[in-house]
Amino acid sequence: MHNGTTITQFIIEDQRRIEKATGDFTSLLNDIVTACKVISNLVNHGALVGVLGAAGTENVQGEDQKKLDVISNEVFLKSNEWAGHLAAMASEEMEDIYAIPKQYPRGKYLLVFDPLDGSSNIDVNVSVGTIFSILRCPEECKSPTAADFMQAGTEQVCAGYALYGPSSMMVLTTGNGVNGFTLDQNVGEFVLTHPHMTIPEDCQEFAINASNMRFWEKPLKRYVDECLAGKEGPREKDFNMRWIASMVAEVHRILTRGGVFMYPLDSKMKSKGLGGKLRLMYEASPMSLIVEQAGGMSSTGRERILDIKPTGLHQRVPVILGSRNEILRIDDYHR
Ligand code: AHM
Ligand code: MG
Repeated sequence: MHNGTTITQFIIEDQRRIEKATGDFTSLLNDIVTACKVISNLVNHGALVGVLGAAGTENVQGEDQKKLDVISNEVFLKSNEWAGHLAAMASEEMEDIYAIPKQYPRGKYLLVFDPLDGSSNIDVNVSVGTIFSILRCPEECKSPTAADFMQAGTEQVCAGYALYGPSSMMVLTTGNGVNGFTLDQNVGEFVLTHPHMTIPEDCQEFAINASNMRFWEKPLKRYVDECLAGKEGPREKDFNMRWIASMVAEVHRILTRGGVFMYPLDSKMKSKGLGGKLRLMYEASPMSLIVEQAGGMSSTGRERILDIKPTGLHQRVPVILGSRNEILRIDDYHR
């Protein structure tokens, strides 16, 4: 039995510090938390509730959807459409923005999410997660369009992820540090267990899908080669390597013990006209805010990810994030 701070209590206490706060944001976050608890429950029950396997459909990016991709997307829409805090939503799984249905009031925020990231891991029972970001709707937002979502990552009011692993966790930033909460399944509440998460400046661990090595650009290849050379190489220390293929799990590891995560641009993507593998709005921007708030850095190798103003809802970018001194080094190699 826990007697710690619940996420609801934490958010309300945070809100009290803001003069003229209406409670709208607090209430929106509560709905997001509820959606994540529902998804956590589905992920936990897996085959018992028939949610594993392919949906038999493709998303806007031409990727095969899993049943849980589709269900999680629906859970997010339904949990967040009714309360009157949002003007619109955008999801990795939907081609266009989702306007709030006419029967509900509209609010001043925009919600952006990847409902189930790392979904190739679902059927093999490995950690997956949800990533979300909250923006303010510019102007009055009477009839929001995709253009209203084209805001640099620095404009985010809040970013967070839920990790569905051995335990379910929620990690949040509202621009004032990063805090982690663990779901107490019996009580049904996320409880503050990881206050003030910080990323060590140095590390000896990196994560990359090495099967793409032959397509990488020179600076990236140099960095990884030097890590692999270990004690005998220019870095004069051994590095460990991990690849979970689940960005949420990967970022969570980095928040816990440091490290570097890389999904760089490579020649294979370039030949398909793609700017990277990961999506700026649903993955790169929210994770970059969390990482920076925890003292880490996030870059494409050539620019700070949070400074990029999106040009399209499904724009992709290279992502290199984690321990500060390693990212500075990788940026330097790119120069
Ligand atoms: P998804 O949103 O379709 O799940 O794709 C994003 C995921 C990331 O979580 C992960 O870092 C990457 O794709 C894994 O890619 P790969 O299949 O090349 O290992
Ligand atoms: Mg994703």
